[in-house]
Amino acid sequence: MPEYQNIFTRVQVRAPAHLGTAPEVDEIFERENLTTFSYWIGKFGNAQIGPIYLGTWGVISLLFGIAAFEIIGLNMWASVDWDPVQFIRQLFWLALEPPSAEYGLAFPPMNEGGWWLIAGLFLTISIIAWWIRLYTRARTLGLGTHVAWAFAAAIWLFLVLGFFRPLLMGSWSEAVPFGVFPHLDWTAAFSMRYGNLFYNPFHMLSIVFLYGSVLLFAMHGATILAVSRYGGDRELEQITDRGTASERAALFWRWTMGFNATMESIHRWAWWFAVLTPLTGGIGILLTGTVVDNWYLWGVNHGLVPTYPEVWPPVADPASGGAP
Ligand code: 07D
Ligand code: 07D
Repeated sequence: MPEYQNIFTRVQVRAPAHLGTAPEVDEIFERENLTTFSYWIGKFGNAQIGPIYLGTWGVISLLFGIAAFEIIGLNMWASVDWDPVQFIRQLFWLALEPPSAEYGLAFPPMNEGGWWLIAGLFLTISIIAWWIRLYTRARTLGLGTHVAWAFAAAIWLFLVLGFFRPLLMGSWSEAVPFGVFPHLDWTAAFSMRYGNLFYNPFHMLSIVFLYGSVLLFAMHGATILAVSRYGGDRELEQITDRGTASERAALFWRWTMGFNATMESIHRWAWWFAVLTPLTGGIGILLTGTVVDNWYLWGVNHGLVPTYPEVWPPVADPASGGAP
């Protein structure tokens, strides 16, 4: 048998453009002229591009998304005195910062956080409109709404970071700035301020599911590629037929670890691991500063952190109000 290792060997079969199942096509719009083919796109997925459905929620999402992006970009550009060269050079370091703590939840002057609030509102509207788009498109096609609910888990973390937690803390200044490196600085500073996020059990859980997602994705992707020589990538037949590539895949995992997922269950595993990453993460962030002020000291109190040998004389811990 010739060597067949499927990493990047997809044979492209070109058929007339597929416009979707008939009832939906009639129901929505005539799509005949809205397709094109690309050989290179076909290397990564289906070579057919379009038709794309825009619809009310798509338009709302794009408009508000572009508006938010513009507000952020123009504020960053203004911060370098409208110098185009400096704007490009410093782009990754530029920021649109939330209001400072003195404003609490009040609306600050535009240049002191007002633009941040408006950009945040527009971005949130854009993201929620995109969620509705996912939900309604899935319903129209007669699908389950699993994609929308997975996206909702990410939106939960996004809203905790920029909305729910700042509300509970009583200040927009708690929220994340817009900017590439500034949002990393915020992340590091947040961990420091609240006594090392590594000791937050929900950060631990979030990492478990993040790493678990990576492992599952590697196992699933590799397994299907490995049996694609037997047609294992043609999912429907694999689930219903016996004696297929998928049975070899199952046997591989039973041989190597004594247990195997099914063609259906592996996707449930993947869905839950992905969803639980931002879901547990959002719980962890919501608890920080509201219920727990210092995760390291919380860890000490709950037997998580070993007490270090007393080599040095006791020092005042700034987080515990100065008591040694
Ligand atoms: C690959 C799907 C495509 C999505 C992409 C991101 C923008 C921003 C703005 C150029 C996997 C689109 C980017 C719309 C454009 C300008 C000015 C998804 C894929 C390619 N982060 N973060 C990044 C966001 C938070 C953290 C990169 C968003 C929290 C760390 C990108 C949010 C914390 C690191 C980015 C958000 C945090 C990053 C790549 C929102 C804790 C990195 C993201 C809305 C969770 C990494 C320079 C990626 C990096 C990185 C976007 C939130 C931590 C700019 C939109 C506040 C530690 N983040 N992030 O590929 O390289 O995601 O940073 O909540 O190391 Mg972040
Ligand atoms: C951000 C969900 C919102 C995104 C949405 C997408 C657009 C773009 C445009 C497509 C990612 C909107 C999209 C607008 C559209 C285009 C072009 C999901 C988001 C809605 N950590 N940490 C996590 C690790 C440390 C810190 C989670 C590892 C340090 C903070 C994850 C390490 C400190 C927060 C994780 C590590 C620290 C986190 C994020 C190691 C810094 C969070 C999960 C090995 C010094 C967040 C509970 C996720 C969280 C988070 C991993 C270390 C700080 C598991 C592996 C100790 C402040 N960290 N971390 O899915 O939930 O994010 O914490 O050191 O807020 Mg961490």
